[in-house]
Amino acid sequence: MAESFQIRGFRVWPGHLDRAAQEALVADIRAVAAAAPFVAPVTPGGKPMTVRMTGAGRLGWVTDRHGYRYEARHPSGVAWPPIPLSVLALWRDLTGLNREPDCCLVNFYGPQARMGLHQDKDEGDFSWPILSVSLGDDALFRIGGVDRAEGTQSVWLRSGDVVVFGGPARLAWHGVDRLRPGSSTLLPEGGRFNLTCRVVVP
Ligand SMILES: O=C(O)CCC(=O)C(=O)O
Ligand SMILES: [Mn+2]
Repeated sequence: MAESFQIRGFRVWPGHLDRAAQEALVADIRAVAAAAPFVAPVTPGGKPMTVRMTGAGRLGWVTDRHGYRYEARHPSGVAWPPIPLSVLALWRDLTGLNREPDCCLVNFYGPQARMGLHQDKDEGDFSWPILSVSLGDDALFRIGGVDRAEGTQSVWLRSGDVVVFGGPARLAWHGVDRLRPGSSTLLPEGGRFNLTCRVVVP
């Protein structure tokens, strides 16, 4: 397996996916989005998010005026499509776990999109890691500690990079400050997909 490094308890595999694997994942994401279209989410406070979201798996993460939560159905009422086998294989390879994730959240970042610092804490069990895949334009990923007051460090995530954060880093603050538009040729429309696989149900 290719080299990895750790930053603040986040393990990063730079360039883990070659171009063919990235293209296959993008095709899988487009199939997910054909069944469960991207939505423009709003925070519980009513603020529009800049990313577009959809998901796969038995549960999907959603946000609207009613709060942040997991739902068994896409906002349109359809069931979430299954998590692509390619994504499940990546999860097994890099986490070594037999337990499958319940959710694969799919984020799309246009050139101006970002994601503010946050913790992933809507899951029912924080003992499982989260796996994150970057596809498309480079993203400046900011990592803090479990305590929001701790300092942060940033790392550019490039297309094909995979990150796993678990253990003490599972509840670390993190976010995406900005993209480097035009840095990747993977997506003809530009921008970036990010997948995060999560175990939601204990
Ligand atoms: O886009 C990323 O790299 C991170 C996404 C993220 O933190 C999330 O969806 O909760
Ligand atoms: Mn997150």
